[in-house]
Amino acid sequence: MTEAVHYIIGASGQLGTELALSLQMRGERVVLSDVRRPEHADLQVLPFEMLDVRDRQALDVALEKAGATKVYLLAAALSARGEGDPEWAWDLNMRGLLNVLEHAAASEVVDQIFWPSSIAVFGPETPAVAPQKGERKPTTVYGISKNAGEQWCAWYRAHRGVDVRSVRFPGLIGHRSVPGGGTTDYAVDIFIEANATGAYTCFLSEHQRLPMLYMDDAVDSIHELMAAPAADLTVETSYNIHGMDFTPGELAQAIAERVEGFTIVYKPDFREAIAASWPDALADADARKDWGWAPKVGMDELVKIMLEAKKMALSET
Ligand code: AKB
Repeated sequence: MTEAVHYIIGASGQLGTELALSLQMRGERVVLSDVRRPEHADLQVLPFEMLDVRDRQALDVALEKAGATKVYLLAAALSARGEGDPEWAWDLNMRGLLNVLEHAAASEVVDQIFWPSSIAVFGPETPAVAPQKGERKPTTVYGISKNAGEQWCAWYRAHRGVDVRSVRFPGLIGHRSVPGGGTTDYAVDIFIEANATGAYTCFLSEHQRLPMLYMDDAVDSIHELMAAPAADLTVETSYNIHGMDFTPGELAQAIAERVEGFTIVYKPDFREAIAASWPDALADADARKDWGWAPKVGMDELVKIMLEAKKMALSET
């Protein structure tokens, strides 16, 4: 068996940085690519390539040169930024995915793809606790692209034999990298501001509940799903996974219990409507049954971890 070569597209982003660090810790061979260099100091020693995933020819050359066997496509336009530039968001999210799937279908070297879907595939008609097969009528450009992406993955799996695996991520909260352009970003920004200034202005309303996941659990979900025997996977689109759910008010309260004098004000903007269209939580029994999904970190533990990690820069908005 040849040694696995893990190729991360979008390696300088919030999830890409953390996945790269985790694979590096595991002693795996990793190649990074993005349209900007990774910032994390530990990643500077890894091979890096400037790559725009929309460029099919450049992608083919890069994956072949690296001898990539496992490709993680994490480059994407997220929900908030996508609403401002729909064509760009659709093009990046769809062209990128189709390029990777086409490459994998033709390649004898690539044996697995990971592509993240999102809670954004659901819409206002989905029940508050989204079932695995819940109605998917997304109302954002990002959600529409993730929804179409799920079906494309299912098609390439069924018709071209591509082993592509996927979960629906909720908001991801970690302290080694910052998010940018998402609706759930407040749940990272709030910790940065709590540590830096003791005050936060929230762009969602106090009672807007959303599902969230601690970053280490998110990265573990990728490793676990990629390692699962294909025969055990019964979901043909993307797996629901759930870690915790809370409102900005509940999170602020938990922070205030640990940061003396912490204050929050609520100034909901256009992201409030996006958040309101998403479910509060996800029913994840299939992921638990098929590949042993079991998150380790709940809200209390998350707040402790995030407040202890003080060295964070502000995320882009
Ligand atoms: C976003 O807020 O757009 C993303 C997501 C929920 O997929 N974090």
